[in-house]
Amino acid sequence: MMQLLKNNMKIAIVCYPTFGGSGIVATELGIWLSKKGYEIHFITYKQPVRLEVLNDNLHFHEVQVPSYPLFYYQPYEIALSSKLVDIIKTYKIDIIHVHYAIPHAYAAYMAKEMLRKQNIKVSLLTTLHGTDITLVGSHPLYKPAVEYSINNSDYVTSVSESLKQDTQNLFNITKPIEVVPNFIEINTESKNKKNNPFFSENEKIITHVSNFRPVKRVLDVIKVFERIQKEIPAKLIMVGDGPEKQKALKYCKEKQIDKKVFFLGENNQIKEVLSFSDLFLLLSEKESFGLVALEAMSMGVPVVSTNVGGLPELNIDNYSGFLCNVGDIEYTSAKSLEILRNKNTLNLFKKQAKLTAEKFDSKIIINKYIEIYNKLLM
Ligand code: GMT
Repeated sequence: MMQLLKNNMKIAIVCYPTFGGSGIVATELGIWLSKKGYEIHFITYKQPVRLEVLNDNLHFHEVQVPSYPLFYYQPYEIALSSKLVDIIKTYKIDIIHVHYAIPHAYAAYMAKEMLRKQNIKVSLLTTLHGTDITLVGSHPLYKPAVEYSINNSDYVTSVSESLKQDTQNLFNITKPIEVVPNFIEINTESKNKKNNPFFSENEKIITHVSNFRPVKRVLDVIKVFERIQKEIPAKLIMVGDGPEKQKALKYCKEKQIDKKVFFLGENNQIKEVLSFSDLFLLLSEKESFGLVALEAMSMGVPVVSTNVGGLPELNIDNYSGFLCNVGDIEYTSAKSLEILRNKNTLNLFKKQAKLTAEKFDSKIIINKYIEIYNKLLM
């Protein structure tokens, strides 16, 4: 295991500050590195949601984009590049680590070029997360710029083997891509679930967490729950917010299951909710990794998921949960019930989900990023 070579390495982390998985991974990585002595500078338009405390090793710099009447679209990339140039010069940053290619890799590449002209060297590591490649990035409107900024990064990582394959299939990639899977801090402390108002001894608790975008197929989650609750006493907890929420609420009302489905909105209580969940459903159409599924598994919650993208690299069929075809509501419901109906089966899957999550322990995975940072500075 390679150790930190340069004392006090300084890293700028560029990410989305919201509840999305790429922002969460970037924030957890930055916090972890800061505790190990790295000087971390988050550069984004808002303080990342999980970045609660700042200190000498953990900084946040806000990218501001003042509006001007001439602009129909505000030029965020230019503001980000300019902010990067400023911060890199002021703090003598060694590495820019961007999470999610659009527009971060492009903006960081421009900053690097501006600095090169001033004889200032900074290395650029781009981590690909998912829709920056599969849904948005490969769209003809963005593809040339995304391809260019990936090929001109100094190092490229992707969060799963499947995303690496997608990137190589969808773009003309001239750079090697290293797979560094997402990670989780394996928590041994157990929460007192009985204090939570949603906890119930007599009902099975099923949970879903997402940004409720069409790609997450939240209606499938509700349709599966509709079948489960006909067979066993159960509740569904939906955490997150997004464009499909209204449709989901309407469906629950129409099917008269609205008293059993709880929409908690976006919140930081995911761990609390998972601590008393019996099953996690993730039925996305595309999912390069599925960080929320890993969070669930790390809390000992079995996962029934679709078999797309990187999910089979995380969720082991008939072990940590089950894998199902996208949109196969009947099969997904049957497999969910197979886990939930029998106490012994449920306990076995809970144990196996946790064991599977341990392979993604941050202690193991973050060292892979540290090795890359060290290579970039050699
Ligand atoms: O594109 C999204 O849906 C959000 C994106 C993000 O920024 O969080 O999610 C992607 O990155 C996550 C973190 O690596 C992965 O866990 C998600 O699977 C991935 N989403 C998709 O591929 C749809």
